[in-house]
Amino acid sequence: MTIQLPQLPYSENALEPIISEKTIQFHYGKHHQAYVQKTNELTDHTELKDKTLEEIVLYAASDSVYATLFNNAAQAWNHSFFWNSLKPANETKKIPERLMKLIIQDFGSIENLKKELIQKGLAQFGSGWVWLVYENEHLKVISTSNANTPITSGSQIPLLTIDVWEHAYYLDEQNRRGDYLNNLVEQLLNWTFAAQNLPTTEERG
Ligand code: MN3
Repeated sequence: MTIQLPQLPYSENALEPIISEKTIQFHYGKHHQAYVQKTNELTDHTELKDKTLEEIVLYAASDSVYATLFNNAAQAWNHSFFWNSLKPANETKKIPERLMKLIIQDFGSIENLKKELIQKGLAQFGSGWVWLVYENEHLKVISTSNANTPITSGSQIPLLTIDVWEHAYYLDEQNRRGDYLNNLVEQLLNWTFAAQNLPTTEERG
């Protein structure tokens, strides 16, 4: 089994005008594709070749000698998760009730959560990701640098992510990361996907 570039959950122009078709063609078609291809090159003819992408990420995170594999595999995973974290601006996604209750519990309001996503995105120095995660019955906003991902934490379950690498917005917004974040957070986040990632009652034990 080799890792595949997953289909986008919408067409390449579906996120316009916030994320242009041209950005998707580079970001998904070139960057994400390259992470998938490099992961396959590095695992081909090794004991990892039949593992899932998530298993490869966890394995590569265990020792810094696998840093190149980790960076490529984690970026492949993070990008798949990112595309699923978005939806077209004209598709309204009401926040499912269980998620909304947690948002009120931990942030006070959806507006506070949105502000924190934007602030953490602006504060992330250099390349990285902003995440809404679930940990110990609570929601948190965290950021990670470069390819780092909460799936290696052992305790944080990612619900949504936002790519804040320059390649995510430079063609559309140049250096205006704040405009990218504001528009994406207000209009493109897929709260249905976020709620689907919450653990079920049984998984929480
Ligand atoms: Mn990216």
